[in-house]
Amino acid sequence: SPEMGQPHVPTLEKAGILNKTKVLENGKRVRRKNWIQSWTVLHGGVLTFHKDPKSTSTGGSYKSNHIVPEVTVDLRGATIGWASKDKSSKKNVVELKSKNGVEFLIQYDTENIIQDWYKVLGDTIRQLEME
Ligand code: I3S
Repeated sequence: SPEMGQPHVPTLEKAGILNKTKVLENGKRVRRKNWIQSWTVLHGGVLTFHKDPKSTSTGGSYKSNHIVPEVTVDLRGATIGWASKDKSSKKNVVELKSKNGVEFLIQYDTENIIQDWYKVLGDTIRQLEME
């Protein structure tokens, strides 16, 4: 645990491609799911979903290294769990709820990949709780 007076920053880091959709915002259900494949980065206790560069194409000047952050989720006070079957027809769906009333579903067909994310997100949430 961190020494007195020193802020503890979670050390777990991970990056990869996940499918995600927002399902709740300000505690209100989003009208329509919008599953999007996102470059997803965990760093410093914050999860960041990035826009698909192809969906923000600027024609001829398109650069594949222009990866734009779209939304961040502060994992402090967040909860994670496997989504029940009524939440989605997809397999391997994880439910991530932030403390400010935003809920995402994250999903990936390959089980190992989603299980690794589930573990690292859960471990980070628990690290933040122990501060
Ligand atoms: O919760 P829903 O309404 O079954 O979610 C599905 C819809 O968002 C659907 O969009 P359209 O209404 O444009 O068809 C998506 O394509 C589906 O992926 C959503 O369901 P799943 O079970 O895949 O989360």
